Amino acid sequence: MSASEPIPVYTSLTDLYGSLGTSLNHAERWNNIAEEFQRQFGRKPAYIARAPGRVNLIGEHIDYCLFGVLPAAIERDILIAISPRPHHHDHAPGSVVAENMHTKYTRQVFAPAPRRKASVSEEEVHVEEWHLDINTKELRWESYVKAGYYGVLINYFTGGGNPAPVDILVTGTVPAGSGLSSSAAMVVGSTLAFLAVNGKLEPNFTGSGPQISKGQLVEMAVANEKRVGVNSGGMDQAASVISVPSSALYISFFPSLSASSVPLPPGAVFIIANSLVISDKAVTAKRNYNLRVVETLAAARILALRLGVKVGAEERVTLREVIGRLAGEIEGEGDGEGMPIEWIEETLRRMEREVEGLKPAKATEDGQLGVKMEEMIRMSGLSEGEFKQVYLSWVEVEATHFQLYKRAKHVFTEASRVLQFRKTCLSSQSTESLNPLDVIKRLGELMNESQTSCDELFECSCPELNELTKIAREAGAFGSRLTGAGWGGCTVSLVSEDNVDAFIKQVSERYGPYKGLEGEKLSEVIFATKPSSGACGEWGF
Ligand code: NG1
Ligand code: MG
Repeated sequence: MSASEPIPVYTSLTDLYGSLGTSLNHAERWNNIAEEFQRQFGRKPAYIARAPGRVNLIGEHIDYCLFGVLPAAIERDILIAISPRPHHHDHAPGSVVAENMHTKYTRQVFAPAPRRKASVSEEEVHVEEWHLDINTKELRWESYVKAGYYGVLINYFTGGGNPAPVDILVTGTVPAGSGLSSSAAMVVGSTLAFLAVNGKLEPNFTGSGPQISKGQLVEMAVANEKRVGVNSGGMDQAASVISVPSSALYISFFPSLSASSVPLPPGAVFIIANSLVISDKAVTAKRNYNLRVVETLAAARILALRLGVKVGAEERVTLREVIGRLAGEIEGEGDGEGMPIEWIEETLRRMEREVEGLKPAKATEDGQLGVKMEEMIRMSGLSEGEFKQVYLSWVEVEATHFQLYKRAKHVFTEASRVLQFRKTCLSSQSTESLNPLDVIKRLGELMNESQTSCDELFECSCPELNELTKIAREAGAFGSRLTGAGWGGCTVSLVSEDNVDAFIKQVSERYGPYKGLEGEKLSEVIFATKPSSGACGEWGF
């Protein structure tokens, strides 16, 4: 698979579900959304986009530092059915009636506003670009639809052209706010749906019409999701778009986006368990997610200064770029892989030592290893004005102390765990491999180390996630960790195939919030997953 491949289009359900390697259940959902669309809007959808959620097996909070991560798409997905509205002229250009099959999400009607700019002569008033209002203060389902749409408007309708007025219907099985990236699935699905309905994707895939590559869709979706107010890396969108069935995906972001599939050892099953703590980034990002982004960026600059790596005063370099500059690696060059993995591994080991230099001489009053704002600015070598402009003017953060040492230490050790995880999986394919049980055990250890690092150094776990991962290990998981941003949401546990049922039973009996759940309710919160394929769509009904 590669980032330059086009987005798959399926012309028959058999093809699609064949490619997903999945059950009738999915085909039923597909038919249901088509029928429901017909019922609500009185005609068939023109296109249905599918985008899966993802589980991150290892590599947490390092994608925005541009280090490689290892997620897999899951079978749970978002479907978006879309159709242009007949009698175009009776509707405002680009207006949208959006329905969701989940009754708790109500019908939304919105339209992009043209931003007109008068040119020299008064009559020559033309549309410069389209604007959509997105509420970033609250997690609203339609915000993600709008985010996808916005990217299509900006990329294809700036400076001319009218987007089609459309009806859309959304349904999904990825739980929201749980670290499985329902958000990225929504944004990817919405981007695809609006591209399709506006003639930006070729219907029959003969190779002659407009196409967009997987890499381009990832890029658009990443930019789009930022419009919802989170400064995320590109892991979720890349996983949702590029994944292939039965393997995990090693995604690297530097010097440019690239992805390769990583076979998982036979007999290994990944089980997702939801802590049922909802982490709402719209509310908390300034104290957690976005703050971490700023902490890792500040750490990168300070480390660069210590290592004698040049960073321009206005640059916001990441930790990965700093080590790239050490070796004279050039961004955007090469085949996307950049330096050989062995070099990265070795450099990461060096960085684990260098990072000790970020440790403050003494802990603060509350025993923390953080530094106050003034100290951080002093360490950066920038003036206060410069620092605030570069690191604090683009994002809202709230903190008294900044934990540069702990965050950078997590990032470097986690980045090297990802490489070890990948190597262990790949080695299980070779003839002189470890025996399969040892492979799974090693992967489990790496996952456990990741959880400890997320908890103690990156501080993105929470008591419930710690408890759930502990229960999982006691129930026989080789490894268990939070997945996604953390502070709530899901865990992922590595369990052997023959232990799946017993594992689920034990965890469900022991994790307090699962008390009283059974049947479908229970399988909503704890379930085994199979790596699934990435986003796709189907035309014509
Ligand atoms: P969640 O909150 O699970 O969607 C987030 C980021 C990722 C990555 C992980 C942590 C978004 C859209 N995604 O995932 O890019 O940084 O946290 O590894 O915010
Ligand atoms: Mg998300």
